[in-house]
Amino acid sequence: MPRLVTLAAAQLGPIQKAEGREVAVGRMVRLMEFAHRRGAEVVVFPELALTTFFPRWYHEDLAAADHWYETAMPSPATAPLFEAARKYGIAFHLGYAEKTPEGRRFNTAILVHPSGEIVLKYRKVHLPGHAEYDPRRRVQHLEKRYFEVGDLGFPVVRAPVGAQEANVGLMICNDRRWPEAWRVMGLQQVEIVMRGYNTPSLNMENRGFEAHHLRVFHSHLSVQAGAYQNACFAVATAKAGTEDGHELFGHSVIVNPQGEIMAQATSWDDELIVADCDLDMCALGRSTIFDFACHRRPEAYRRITEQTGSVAPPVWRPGGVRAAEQEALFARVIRTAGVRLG
Ligand code: CDT
Repeated sequence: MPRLVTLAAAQLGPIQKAEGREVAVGRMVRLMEFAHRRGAEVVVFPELALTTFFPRWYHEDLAAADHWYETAMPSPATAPLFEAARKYGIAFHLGYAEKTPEGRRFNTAILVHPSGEIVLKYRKVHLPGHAEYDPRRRVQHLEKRYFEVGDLGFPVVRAPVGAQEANVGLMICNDRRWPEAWRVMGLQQVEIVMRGYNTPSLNMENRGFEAHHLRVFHSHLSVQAGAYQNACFAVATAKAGTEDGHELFGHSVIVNPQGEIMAQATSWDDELIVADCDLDMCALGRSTIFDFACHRRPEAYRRITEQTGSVAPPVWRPGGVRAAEQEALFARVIRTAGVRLG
């Protein structure tokens, strides 16, 4: 018997700065109704789904940005999502800006069971951009100003997804570009990775040209590689279209454990894409080429956790290095890498 689950990505078109949460929530409830009609069991909404992508707007005083954050979940504004989940018997994934009772700010995602209970929470680890106003940029990307680095790691939980149980993990937007994030979840046997994103169509750093078509390519490349190398499904849901003159590229996808795109959004608007996913597909990669227990070599990967930035490699010079020097060089490389031999 296949372990079938029907997954949906609910892409959102633009949300303008002046629009309140009730506009976004109304559109999201409508997408949940579509999802129900199309047999979906989980709906994945984008990162920061309730508002415009506010980290593009600079506020000198952090408190002036407080209105972008949720201090309770659910809240009167988000309650209609929880009601729709109950009514349609659908789980949902929601990205939002979280302000804790202690005043800490995170870029957060949750998975909500149809009963309304929160099954899993994740706080974004890889925060792109910068903390101070950057005059070089065409558009600001102030995630490092508005959020702390997430403090929950990359958790995976086994939970009901429709009629099945599945190992579910969450990541947020930029995390997809970091293989470490995928592998930490792969090591927890994740079967479905859910991820929302807001990615500008153009590189806004103003420090060299990046061909426009590569923006979507790099996004899909990262998700397809992450899903393949960790033998899992991935649902990647975008905010799309032009928010107050700033374009986000959309192209939401659902990807299978072979790294193939099963469904892709074609608009830059509210759009639901759905795929029937057999979770048993995760077993092939996991028991063969990516059988971690058989093939991983963590003793050779210590640099990954012991070093943050890259370092220049040792230099080889023509004329060769004498045997003793070679040995010393090798020993230094091994010491730097922190690798234990034998
Ligand atoms: N939201 C988010 O993480 N966006 C980034 C854009 C980075 S541009 C500073 C992304 O990786 O898609």
